[in-house]
This record gives sequence, structure tokens and C-alpha cells, in this order.
Amino acid sequence: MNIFDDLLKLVKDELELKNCLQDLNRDIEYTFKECYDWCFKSNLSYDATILFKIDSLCDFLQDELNTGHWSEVPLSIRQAFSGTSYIKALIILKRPSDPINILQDALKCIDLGLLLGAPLKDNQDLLTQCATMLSKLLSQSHPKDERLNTINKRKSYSDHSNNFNSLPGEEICTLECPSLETFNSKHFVPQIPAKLQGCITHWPASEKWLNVNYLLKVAGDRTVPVEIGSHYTDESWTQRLMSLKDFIQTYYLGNSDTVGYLAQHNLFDQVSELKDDICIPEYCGLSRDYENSMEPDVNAWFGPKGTLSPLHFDPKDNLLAQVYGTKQILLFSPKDSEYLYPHDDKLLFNTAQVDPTKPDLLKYSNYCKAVPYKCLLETGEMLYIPPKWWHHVIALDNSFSVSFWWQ
Ligand SMILES: O=C(O)CCC(=O)C(=O)O
Repeated sequence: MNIFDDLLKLVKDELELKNCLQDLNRDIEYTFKECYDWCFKSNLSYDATILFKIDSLCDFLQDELNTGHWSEVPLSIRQAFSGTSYIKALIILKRPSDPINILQDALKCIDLGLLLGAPLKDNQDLLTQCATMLSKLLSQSHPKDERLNTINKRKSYSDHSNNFNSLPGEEICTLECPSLETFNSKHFVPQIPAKLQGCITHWPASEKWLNVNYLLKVAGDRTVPVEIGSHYTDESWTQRLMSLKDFIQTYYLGNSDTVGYLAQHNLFDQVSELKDDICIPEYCGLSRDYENSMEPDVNAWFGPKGTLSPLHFDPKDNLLAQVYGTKQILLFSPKDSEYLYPHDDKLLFNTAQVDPTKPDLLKYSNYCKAVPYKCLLETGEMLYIPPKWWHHVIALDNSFSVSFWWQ
């Protein structure tokens, strides 16, 4: 398969790749180098022992990645996992099997490397480039009749305004594509939420993503994390890795009893083609601390009608862009935090116990002192959520949003 040679040519710094397990024990490093050398030899044919060895290395590193808190995993382990995933994908490509199967397995392996690993320094784009090539080849190899006959038509969405009008709370103000100066002085500096219209209508995503077949073509075989369960504070809630195609068929278009939500995932660093369909809003150039400002964290929130993000807050400024579908959002100022009963738990300190859509006033009696704000966020609109503002989000339609968290 030529794809093997094409992927091999993507390595910019062979030495860095070959030594990417040097911080681990000698036996492990030696096994990796053996697998590496096998790939870089010419005219090799499939070798089950080599695949077994690289498989064991990946398993070992995955165990290391899953030990302790994610933020404490050493960078060297994550980089080792990236390098090992790359070599494993190459070895898989030599397996004598159905070509589509092989390409899917190799891509899955690269995606795991992208999701759990960290880029090597001098081979920074190695996995992203591999994934793009494999995904392109796969989408050309799929039979044409696999296309789904589903287009999200904007006009087919129902009118949610009646229900929304009956919700308690003051509606937050709406601005038509404000100038940077207006946004800065009236909202960013005083930290007041606002709904912004006319800011994302030029995004290619506004048209392209309405067609599910487009998403399937560019990313159907990509592995993505999916939240399963009604919401993340629910006991039965869990997360699973699956292909975007399986997610769309089972949870997005299917009639699954359980909710599946591709939530808070940086799909755009993983699938670079999708990054070209959106633009970073110019408002993200504003900062409260220019010396320490950073590129925004861009996340995808893609799911069926009914997804729910419980009342919580985030530390950064946020622009939540609604590419299509409608979301009902309830907001509360940080000043009202004590009336929302944040969880005591270390991991859930930013999540409220009270459900603002059906508050239990016997249990949470001070909730009545909190002042709710509301927003019906519709296709093409963007919501500015200042840092630490509480927000509760329900998708009223099938929906695709993109959030930009920045500081
Ligand atoms: O859209 C959602 O479900 C939640 C979005 C959110 O919480 C955020 O952007 O911070």
C-alpha cells in the first residue's frame, strides 16, 4: 500500500521519533526501537510478532496515561504514546486484511494518539497529517450508497418562542454584530452577557455542517469522545470513544433511548478540515491580561435535541456560537453563587445542585433569591458568557455549537 510510504515520509525528525521512549525503562525503549527499525526497513512484509510488541507497548502506555489525575501525567509519557501510536498505525497498514478495515484500524490508532498523546516537538503535525491522509483515503474507499439522506433544514425547526416566553427571568440583550469597541466597553469590561447576531453567518460551517453527509465525508471514520447519559451529574453518565459515523447513526439520527452528546471536544485540532469552516471571532482578541493571553480553546458541542449541560460556570470568557439548532440557556451572575448551592465535591465545585428548570425550593430555599436571565440562542447567533457566569443549556433541536473560551 502506498499509504505506508506516504505516512513514512511525514516524519521530519527521525531521531526524535526513534528516541521518544528514552525516558522509560530500557526494555521498553529497546522494544520500541525494534518496531521503529522494522518500519524503516525497506521491502518488509507483515510480521505478527512486531504487531504484538507494539500493541503491548501501546497498552502499557495507556495504563500509564490512566494512572492518577490526567493533569499530572508527564508530557514525556503523552509524547511517547503519540510516537508509539504512529509506529503501530504503520505496522497495522502491513496487515493482510480487508483494505478498508486496515485503514480504519490505522486511523483509530492515530486518533487515540491525538486524543491521549501530546505532539512531539519537531514532529509536531505528524499525527494530524497522518489522520488527514488516512481519512481522505477512507472516504474515497467507502461505497457511495453509504451516504445518509439527511439534511438539517433550518426551516424545519419548530418555533420555541412560546415556551421560552413563559420561562421566568429577564431576557439578556441582543446586539447586531457590535463593533469591538462597543463589545469591549458595554460587555467585556463590565462582564455583562449579550446575544450577538450576524457575527457567524459568513462561516462556511453555516451551510456545510447542515448536511450530515459532509461531516461524515470529512470525519465519519474519526474517533471522538461521546458523553452518554442525560447529563454529567447523573449516576449512569459515562464517556465512550466511537467513530463519528457511529455517533451520528446511533445518537444523532437514531432513536436511541439514551442521550449521546459529542460535548466539549476540541474537534478542530483533531480534524483540521473542520477548522477551515469556522473563524475565531475578533472579540477573542480582547484580554484582561494581555501579557498572559493565549489562543482560545475551541470546542465542539454536537448532539441531538434534548442534550443538557447542568448549571455550571467556567473560569474563562466564552463565546458560544450556534451553527445550527436552538438552545435554551439560563444564566445567573457570579454574585448569586451561594443561592445556587454549588456541589462540595472538588471535581464538581463549579456545578450547582439546584436545577433551575424545576428547583426544589424545600431543599434549596435560598434559590428564590437568585436572579435568572434567559436566552434563546438560535441558528447563526452567538452568546457572550463572562467568566464565572453560571449557565444551564438545553438543546431544543438537533444542534451544533462551537465555544471559544479565552482569557
Ligand atoms: O452547549 C452546551 O451544552 C454547553 C456549553 C457550555 O457549557 C460552554 O460553552 O461552556
